[in-house]
Amino acid sequence: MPGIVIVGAQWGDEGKGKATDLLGSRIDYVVKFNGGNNAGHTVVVGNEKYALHLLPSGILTPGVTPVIANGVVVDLSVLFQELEALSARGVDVSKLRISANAHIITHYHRTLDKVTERFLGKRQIGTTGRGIGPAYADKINRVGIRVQDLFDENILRQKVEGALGVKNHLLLKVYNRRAITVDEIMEDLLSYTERLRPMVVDASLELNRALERGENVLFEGGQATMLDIDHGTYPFVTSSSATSGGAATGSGVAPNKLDRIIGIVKAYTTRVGAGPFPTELFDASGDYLRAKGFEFGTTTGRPRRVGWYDAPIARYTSRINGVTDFVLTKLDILDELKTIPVCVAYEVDGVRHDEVPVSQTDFHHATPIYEEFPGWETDISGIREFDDLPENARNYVLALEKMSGSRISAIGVGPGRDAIIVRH
Ligand code: 2SA
Ligand code: GDP
Ligand code: MG
Repeated sequence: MPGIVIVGAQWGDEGKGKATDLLGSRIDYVVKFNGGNNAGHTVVVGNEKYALHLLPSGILTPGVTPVIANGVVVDLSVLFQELEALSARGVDVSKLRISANAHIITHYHRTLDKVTERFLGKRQIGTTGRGIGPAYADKINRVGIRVQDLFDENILRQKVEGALGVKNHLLLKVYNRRAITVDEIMEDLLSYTERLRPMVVDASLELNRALERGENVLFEGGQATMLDIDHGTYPFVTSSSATSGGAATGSGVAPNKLDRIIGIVKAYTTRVGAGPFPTELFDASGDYLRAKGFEFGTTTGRPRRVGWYDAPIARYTSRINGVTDFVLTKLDILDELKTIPVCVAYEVDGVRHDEVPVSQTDFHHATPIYEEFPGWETDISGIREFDDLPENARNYVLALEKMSGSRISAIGVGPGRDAIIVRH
């Protein structure tokens, strides 16, 4: 069971942190391969609740080596804040490895993220404001700063000068902001160099060697397929590859080493930020699911948009990622409902679409076609065997499985580490 990928199969916050944690005891490495501190994983261990943004959630499992791979954008101030906060709570963070090729989020990326959103006005994406998009833009534009640049002051200065030239022009002339000096960025970045040095490795080499030794490597996707830069609801997406393909490019481990792709889906759907969301609820049932599921952003605290389960989306994300198994989370949140609608297809201008329409305009106008399932009206949070679930809950799971294109191999019934039903 060497290379395992976990990806979000909706718009994020499906409970990936918990799934990672569930596999933790059999895992040697946990790799974050995309995104940065825009992620928010909430992991509950016993009575302790941890909210992780930049660090891979595997950091909470003793014995696991957490890796921040090349596909990640790293905000160094956040990195050290999170490490210090975990150390203070007794978590051993000494094993963390960071790829020399990961890119760095600087002060100017955060500023640009915020001012760009403001200038977009009604077309805002609703980013987390953490500088993610501008940092990836610099990477693609070949003016990014990489972790390894911190160890060569000369090169670093040249790169910072290169990166700031156009940006200062933009900040001064377009956004009416003060210019950022090369010296202030240098001073900030160099203040982390010595603390960073022992963590920096050739992550691709280390991971490939671990796989050759037969160790188990878990690739933990940030955000989700519908927020992927290529396959999500562009432009209402994040700026990285959140799909299983991103696990390969974002880590330097080849696709043929990825043996199992686990898609995480919630028993209903949520989304943070702007963009199409066909099953979104604006009524009391939406408020109910938000409150009961505690659907508020882990990073920004924003209320999440809430809707019913969307089967065409699960089929789409199963296909894009090559999902071998789904983990269905938060089934317990539906415990009190009398009936549960599930979107089985869409109607767009009078035409039925069984699959997610490729045209963004069509997807924006898609009206869900629902099938209603009877609820189980029972508390299932204490159940640990599939056969012990009420019949209506089993039927709901089996119906989702049939519609969603892959086997549902585990079911979350509560926030705790052990609140899971594994299907054999
Ligand atoms: P960005 O900041 O450039 O990545 O924002 C672009 C879009 O991606 C969405 N996005 C997310 N959606 C759900 N959860 C995310 N992480 C946090 C969490 C979110 C939070 O786990 O709760 O705390 O608000 C996440 N990160 C990015 C974002 O909403 C934009 O639509
Ligand atoms: P991630 O971004 O995919 O890691 O998900 P988040 O951590 O942002 O959001 C998932 C939330 O749901 C966390 O607070 C989890 O503790 C919680 N959670 C995960 N699985 C379950 C479940 O099966 N039932 C309930 N009630 N909560 C869950
Ligand atoms: Mg989250």
